Amino acid sequence: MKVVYSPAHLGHDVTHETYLGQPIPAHEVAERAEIIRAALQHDGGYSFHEPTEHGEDPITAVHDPGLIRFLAEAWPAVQRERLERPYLVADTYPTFRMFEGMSPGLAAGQPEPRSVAGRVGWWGLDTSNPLVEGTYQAARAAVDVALTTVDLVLAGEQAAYGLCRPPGHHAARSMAGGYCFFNNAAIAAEAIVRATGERVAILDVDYHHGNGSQQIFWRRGDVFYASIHADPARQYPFFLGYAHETGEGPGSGENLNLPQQAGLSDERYLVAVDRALEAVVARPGSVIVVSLGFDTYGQDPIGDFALTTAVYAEVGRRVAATGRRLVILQEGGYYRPALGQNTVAWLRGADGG
Ligand code: Q9C
Ligand code: ZN
Repeated sequence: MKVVYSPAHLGHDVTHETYLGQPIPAHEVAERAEIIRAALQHDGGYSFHEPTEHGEDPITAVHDPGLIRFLAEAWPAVQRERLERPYLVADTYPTFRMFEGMSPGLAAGQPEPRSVAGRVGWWGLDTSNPLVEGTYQAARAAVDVALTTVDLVLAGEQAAYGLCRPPGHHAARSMAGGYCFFNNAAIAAEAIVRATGERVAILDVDYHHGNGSQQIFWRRGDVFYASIHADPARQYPFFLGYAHETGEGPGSGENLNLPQQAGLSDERYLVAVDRALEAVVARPGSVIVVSLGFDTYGQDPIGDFALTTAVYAEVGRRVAATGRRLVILQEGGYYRPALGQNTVAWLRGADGG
């Protein structure tokens, strides 16, 4: 299988994140992608490809251009404003309740703040997303990794894997968050729709709900989003991911959320996978974009499912058995000792192994 990887992710060298106000060692660290790369190289049977530059247009196809501008300018602004912080994390956000009782036009018409401390809240979703000097270049490279993976599949590969880091599925049209800056999978799905005119399905098997992917395609009839994730009543992103969220307008019925209880077993997980795949194959299209997360693993430090390595090979097999071509993009997964074996298992399953 072809793998797309860029060393640019190393510049997003995050050491800490904020958890309930307290700095803790970061979960989404550079070592994750290096562990996966080493495991695939050691396993053999994977050829590595550098991403090619795809420019801003595929990004602005799903994101507010202001988000790109902010991420490009943020670190220089931190320096200029002499914030003297090792990383940038917001502490004030324009939450919708701030505008309660006021006309919707007021909230919509507020200007973007001028200071970088205000801007990082304006373009942000949560405090788990530290921004450092190399973050923007890394996030741009992750998008190029995703788009190059799309190129390989559209050129005839049955399946290809993009080792995206930072991940993407929490990034919404105008918000970075949840360790994500640009929504790699959404950008990939949109690029496939534009290149082929076909409908596309996103299958999101990260432990967390992909609120960004759902939001971006909420009113779209040509991109079906299906996600298996922790019930938002107990788990991040907390405010989206319920089963009753099914899309609106032309996207009505094109969003499928399958929230799961803590302790989810391999067996029950496969039932959810089959449900999602049944919905995918009921719709036309020839490509599935997989948002692949391993924070569903039993020992993940921020997850609470009970999945084993063996189930990932089976999930890979079942996804490949749809006969659709697969653009497989890395999202989360934070238990580093098993990250390599889990990725190898999933991809080998998807590759007919
Ligand atoms: N102390 C992805 O898996 N909050 N993102 C974590 C843990 C954010 C996860 C708090 C979790 C985001 C791509
Ligand atoms: Zn996750």
